[in-house]
Amino acid sequence: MITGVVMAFTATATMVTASHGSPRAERDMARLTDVVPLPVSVTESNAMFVLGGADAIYASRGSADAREAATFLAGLLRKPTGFALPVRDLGPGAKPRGIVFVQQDTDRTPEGYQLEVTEKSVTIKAGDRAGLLNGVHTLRQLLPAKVERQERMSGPWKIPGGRITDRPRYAYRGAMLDVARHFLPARDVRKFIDAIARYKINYLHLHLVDDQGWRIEIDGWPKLTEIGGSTGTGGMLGGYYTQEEYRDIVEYAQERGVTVVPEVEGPAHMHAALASYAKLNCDDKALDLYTGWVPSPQGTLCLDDPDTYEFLDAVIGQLAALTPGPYIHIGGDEVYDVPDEKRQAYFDKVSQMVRKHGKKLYGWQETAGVLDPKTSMTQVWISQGVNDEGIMEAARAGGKIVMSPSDHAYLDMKYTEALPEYPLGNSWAGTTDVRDSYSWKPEEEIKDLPPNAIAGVEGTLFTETVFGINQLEHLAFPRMLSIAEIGWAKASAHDWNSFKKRLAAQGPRLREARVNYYLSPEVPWPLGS
Ligand code: TNX
Repeated sequence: MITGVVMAFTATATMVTASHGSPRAERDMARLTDVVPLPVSVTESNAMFVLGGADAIYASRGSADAREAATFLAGLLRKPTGFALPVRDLGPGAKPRGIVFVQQDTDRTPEGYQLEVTEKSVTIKAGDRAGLLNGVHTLRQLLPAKVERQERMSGPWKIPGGRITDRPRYAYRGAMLDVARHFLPARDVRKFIDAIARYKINYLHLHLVDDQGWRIEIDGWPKLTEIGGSTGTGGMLGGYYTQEEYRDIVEYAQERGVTVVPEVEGPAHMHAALASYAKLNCDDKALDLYTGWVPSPQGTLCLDDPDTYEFLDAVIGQLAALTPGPYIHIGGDEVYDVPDEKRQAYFDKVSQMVRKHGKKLYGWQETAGVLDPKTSMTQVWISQGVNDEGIMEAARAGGKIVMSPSDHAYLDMKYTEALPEYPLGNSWAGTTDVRDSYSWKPEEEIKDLPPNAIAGVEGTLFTETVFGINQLEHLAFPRMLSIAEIGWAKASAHDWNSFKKRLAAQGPRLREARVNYYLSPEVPWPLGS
């Protein structure tokens, strides 16, 4: 018995030694080479910066963005370190000891940054706010994992020396949360935002509406939330966000460099609205609520009814006003039994509304070529065979494509059929282990697609089978990190063997942050994961 325990421990310790070069006990410092997503260039040095109680965080004078990044970092570090970490102005030419944020016009790469760690300072330089925040996200991974704790921990707070120069491959790196099938309270959405922002995911797509639930308060349409928001799949986990809660989510995301994209599905997947208001139905009779697992066969809006467009204008207008980001996602998937002209007329009207309210159009791949191909963004979820021509037409006209192939980037797919904790997860697109979630190329998903048409990637998490934040995190992590790296790191750097080692180093960080990730046997997790 005792021998068994000792042997098991030795086996794990050996694994740690093998995957990291030195046993954990000797390593109380993170490594520059462990960052996820992989930076463009990393140079290690023998130096080390140790953050101390007397240190301050500096922001170049006159830069509101640098001050914001400095304040955000101070907010992250004060609790675990117990240090005061005042935020101070950095005068021209000053070279103080501490952490320094410099906004530099010379670096115009959007979202790019440079991070340099010496004995005396940690300096983050970037041309824009997003770049400064990306520097913060990298710096978090260079501190000991205990920095993720929400309580006072003891140091030392060592940061390894060297230099990172970095910029993203794609401008759009998204995560989608389906809060319609099962509702997710705002505090859990914030926890999810924290987790994705660490890995430089910069868009949060909220699937706010579906057959089983309506999740956003709309002024003048109270029954949408009173009735449509009262339940969820299987009759469980109803709920909705007040406009104030939604605004808080948007702001919380923005502070971390994440832009919220609200989605209003339509004309299908609208059963919850049709159950809320009789007048939205062609026969003026409200439907009963729908709590099934598959799309409702009755969930299509009444396309000839002026009430439908009055309703949509209120929803789109209010969401546009509540959302500073540029996009409104208008759904558009799985519209069956609607003649083409009627469908086109619907999308023309919805497009006009989105534009009138100052936003850009974003839709599922069925809308490619239906929405104005030049100005709209398309989300691919089936790689080949669904509206290929529309996608090519949109791409050729300059429209942008986001890749969410369901056999790699649908985080609601099961990892494997073999684990006892499943039925959690879907399997209509097959199972997707961590390696599968990493092993795909956005530029090869649609044959002959011009590579510059790709705006980026998105990992989507539909929640028919997902009950609350613990299950949701189990499916999303670590696969969300695969999507983050595919979207950020240059194509030539994608390599499973490199990724799985760096992913392993994230285990203790996710654990300290209390993210319920899946300890996949494919990854050489160290002790403390
Ligand atoms: C397909 S993705 C759907 C969703 C489901 C999802 C489950 C898309 C555009 N439609 O309605 O929730 O599969 O994996």
